[in-house]
Amino acid sequence: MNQVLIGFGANLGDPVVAFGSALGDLLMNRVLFSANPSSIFSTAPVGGPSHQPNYRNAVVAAKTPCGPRELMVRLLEVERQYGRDREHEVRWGPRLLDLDLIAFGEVCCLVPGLELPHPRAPERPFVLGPAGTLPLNEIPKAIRDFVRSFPASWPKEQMEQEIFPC
Ligand code: PH2
Ligand code: MG
Ligand code: MG
Repeated sequence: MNQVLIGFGANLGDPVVAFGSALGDLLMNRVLFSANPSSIFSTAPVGGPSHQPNYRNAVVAAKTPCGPRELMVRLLEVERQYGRDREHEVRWGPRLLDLDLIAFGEVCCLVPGLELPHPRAPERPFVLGPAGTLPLNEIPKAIRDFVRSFPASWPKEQMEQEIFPC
Protein backbone atom coordinates (compact mmCIF):
# COMPACT_ATOMS: atom_id res chain seq x y z
CA MET A 1 0.00 0.00 0.00
CA ASN A 2 1.09 3.55 -0.65
CA GLN A 3 1.26 6.37 1.86
CA VAL A 4 -0.71 9.42 0.68
CA LEU A 5 -1.71 12.86 1.90
CA ILE A 6 -5.02 14.33 0.78
CA GLY A 7 -6.05 17.94 1.27
CA PHE A 8 -9.68 18.69 2.14
CA GLY A 9 -11.04 22.19 1.52
CA ALA A 10 -14.47 23.83 1.24
CA ASN A 11 -16.11 27.20 1.79
CA LEU A 12 -19.73 26.55 0.77
CA GLY A 13 -22.43 24.39 2.37
CA ASP A 14 -21.37 22.60 5.54
CA PRO A 15 -17.69 21.77 5.06
CA VAL A 16 -17.37 19.73 8.25
CA VAL A 17 -20.23 17.43 7.25
CA ALA A 18 -18.89 17.15 3.68
CA PHE A 19 -15.38 16.27 4.92
CA GLY A 20 -16.69 13.56 7.25
CA SER A 21 -18.96 11.91 4.70
CA ALA A 22 -16.42 12.16 1.85
CA LEU A 23 -13.78 10.45 3.99
CA GLY A 24 -16.38 7.87 5.08
CA ASP A 25 -17.12 7.10 1.40
CA LEU A 26 -13.43 6.73 0.54
CA LEU A 27 -12.94 4.29 3.43
CA MET A 28 -16.11 2.33 2.73
CA ASN A 29 -15.17 1.96 -0.93
CA ARG A 30 -11.69 0.76 0.04
CA VAL A 31 -9.96 3.63 -1.71
CA LEU A 32 -8.29 4.61 1.58
CA PHE A 33 -7.22 2.62 4.64
CA SER A 34 -5.79 3.56 8.03
CA ALA A 35 -6.84 7.19 7.63
CA ASN A 36 -5.50 9.70 10.13
CA PRO A 37 -7.35 13.03 9.76
CA SER A 38 -5.98 16.31 11.10
CA SER A 39 -8.22 18.72 12.95
CA ILE A 40 -10.18 21.17 10.84
CA PHE A 41 -8.95 24.75 10.51
CA SER A 42 -10.60 28.00 9.49
CA THR A 43 -8.45 29.79 6.90
CA ALA A 44 -8.64 33.02 4.92
CA PRO A 45 -9.04 32.46 1.16
CA VAL A 46 -5.79 32.43 -0.81
CA GLY A 47 -6.21 33.74 -4.36
CA GLY A 48 -9.45 33.63 -6.32
CA PRO A 49 -12.32 36.16 -6.06
CA SER A 50 -11.91 38.65 -3.24
CA HIS A 51 -15.25 38.28 -1.45
CA GLN A 52 -15.49 34.58 -0.91
CA PRO A 53 -16.14 33.05 2.52
CA ASN A 54 -13.34 31.67 4.71
CA TYR A 55 -12.40 28.08 4.04
CA ARG A 56 -12.29 25.07 6.28
CA ASN A 57 -9.20 23.01 5.63
CA ALA A 58 -7.86 19.69 6.85
CA VAL A 59 -5.57 16.97 5.57
CA VAL A 60 -5.83 13.21 5.84
CA ALA A 61 -2.82 10.88 5.91
CA ALA A 62 -3.81 7.43 4.70
CA LYS A 63 -2.79 4.27 2.86
CA THR A 64 -4.16 3.35 -0.54
CA PRO A 65 -4.03 0.27 -2.75
CA CYS A 66 -4.71 2.52 -5.79
CA GLY A 67 -2.07 3.99 -8.09
CA PRO A 68 -1.81 7.80 -8.35
CA ARG A 69 -3.96 8.10 -11.46
CA GLU A 70 -6.74 5.87 -10.13
CA LEU A 71 -6.72 7.67 -6.78
CA MET A 72 -7.02 11.01 -8.57
CA VAL A 73 -10.04 9.74 -10.53
CA ARG A 74 -11.69 8.47 -7.33
CA LEU A 75 -11.16 11.83 -5.60
CA LEU A 76 -12.69 13.69 -8.54
CA GLU A 77 -15.70 11.33 -8.43
CA VAL A 78 -16.27 12.05 -4.76
CA GLU A 79 -16.01 15.82 -5.37
CA ARG A 80 -18.72 15.42 -8.00
CA GLN A 81 -20.95 13.36 -5.70
CA TYR A 82 -20.80 16.20 -3.20
CA GLY A 83 -22.05 18.72 -5.71
CA ARG A 84 -18.80 20.06 -7.19
CA ASP A 85 -19.34 21.26 -10.75
CA ARG A 86 -15.95 22.03 -12.24
CA GLU A 87 -17.44 23.25 -15.54
CA HIS A 88 -19.31 26.11 -13.90
CA GLU A 89 -16.93 27.33 -11.25
CA VAL A 90 -14.42 30.13 -11.00
CA ARG A 91 -10.73 29.15 -10.63
CA TRP A 92 -9.92 29.16 -6.91
CA GLY A 93 -13.46 30.35 -6.26
CA PRO A 94 -15.99 29.09 -3.70
CA ARG A 95 -16.54 25.34 -3.63
CA LEU A 96 -18.51 22.65 -1.78
CA LEU A 97 -15.63 20.19 -1.65
CA ASP A 98 -12.04 20.21 -2.90
CA LEU A 99 -10.02 17.01 -2.51
CA ASP A 100 -6.38 17.55 -3.49
CA LEU A 101 -3.88 14.75 -3.87
CA ILE A 102 -1.00 16.47 -2.10
CA ALA A 103 1.61 13.71 -2.18
CA PHE A 104 1.87 10.04 -3.03
CA GLY A 105 4.77 8.26 -1.35
CA GLU A 106 7.99 9.44 -2.95
CA VAL A 107 6.43 9.89 -6.39
CA CYS A 108 7.38 12.98 -8.41
CA CYS A 109 5.60 13.27 -11.75
CA LEU A 110 4.26 15.85 -14.14
CA VAL A 111 1.76 14.60 -16.72
CA PRO A 112 -1.46 16.26 -17.92
CA GLY A 113 -3.97 16.26 -15.03
CA LEU A 114 -1.53 14.91 -12.45
CA GLU A 115 1.37 16.69 -10.81
CA LEU A 116 2.99 15.15 -7.75
CA PRO A 117 3.68 16.37 -5.21
CA HIS A 118 0.98 19.05 -5.57
CA PRO A 119 2.89 22.02 -7.04
CA ARG A 120 1.52 24.67 -4.67
CA ALA A 121 1.39 22.60 -1.47
CA PRO A 122 4.88 23.68 -0.28
CA GLU A 123 3.75 27.32 -0.14
CA ARG A 124 0.25 26.77 1.29
CA PRO A 125 -0.16 27.24 5.04
CA PHE A 126 -3.64 25.71 4.84
CA VAL A 127 -1.99 22.43 3.78
CA LEU A 128 1.28 22.52 5.77
CA GLY A 129 -0.34 23.74 9.02
CA PRO A 130 -2.85 20.88 9.31
CA ALA A 131 -0.22 18.39 8.05
CA GLY A 132 2.10 19.55 10.85
CA THR A 133 -0.34 18.25 13.44
CA LEU A 134 0.06 14.64 12.20
CA PRO A 135 2.98 12.31 12.98
CA LEU A 136 5.79 13.02 10.51
CA ASN A 137 6.23 9.36 9.68
CA GLU A 138 2.69 9.32 8.26
CA ILE A 139 3.46 12.20 5.88
CA PRO A 140 4.59 10.96 2.43
CA LYS A 141 8.31 11.45 1.93
CA ALA A 142 7.86 13.70 -1.10
CA ILE A 143 6.45 16.47 1.13
CA ARG A 144 7.86 15.61 4.57
CA ASP A 145 10.66 18.21 4.66
CA PHE A 146 8.23 21.04 3.87
CA VAL A 147 5.93 19.92 6.68
CA ARG A 148 8.83 19.52 9.11
CA SER A 149 10.10 23.06 8.53
CA PHE A 150 6.70 24.79 8.66
CA PRO A 151 6.27 26.93 11.83
CA ALA A 152 4.50 24.91 14.52
CA SER A 153 2.78 28.08 15.84
CA TRP A 154 0.46 28.34 12.83
CA PRO A 155 -2.16 25.74 13.71
CA LYS A 156 -2.62 27.02 17.25
CA GLU A 157 -3.89 30.33 15.93
CA GLN A 158 -6.22 28.84 13.33
CA MET A 159 -7.49 25.68 14.97
CA GLU A 160 -11.25 25.32 14.99
CA GLN A 161 -11.07 22.68 17.70
CA GLU A 162 -13.33 20.51 15.62
CA ILE A 163 -12.87 16.80 15.50
CA PHE A 164 -12.92 15.51 11.92
CA PRO A 165 -16.18 13.52 12.01
CA CYS A 166 -15.77 10.12 10.39
N1 PH2 B 1 -8.07 26.40 -2.17
C1 PH2 B 1 -7.83 27.00 -3.31
C2 PH2 B 1 -7.58 28.43 -3.41
N2 PH2 B 1 -7.55 29.11 -2.17
N3 PH2 B 1 -7.68 29.17 0.16
C3 PH2 B 1 -7.87 28.52 1.32
N4 PH2 B 1 -7.80 29.19 2.45
N5 PH2 B 1 -8.14 27.18 1.38
C4 PH2 B 1 -8.23 26.44 0.25
O1 PH2 B 1 -8.47 25.20 0.33
C5 PH2 B 1 -8.03 27.08 -1.00
C6 PH2 B 1 -7.75 28.46 -1.01
C7 PH2 B 1 -7.78 26.24 -4.57
O2 PH2 B 1 -8.05 24.94 -4.41
MG1 MG C 1 -8.42 20.70 -6.13
MG1 MG D 1 -7.24 22.95 -3.88
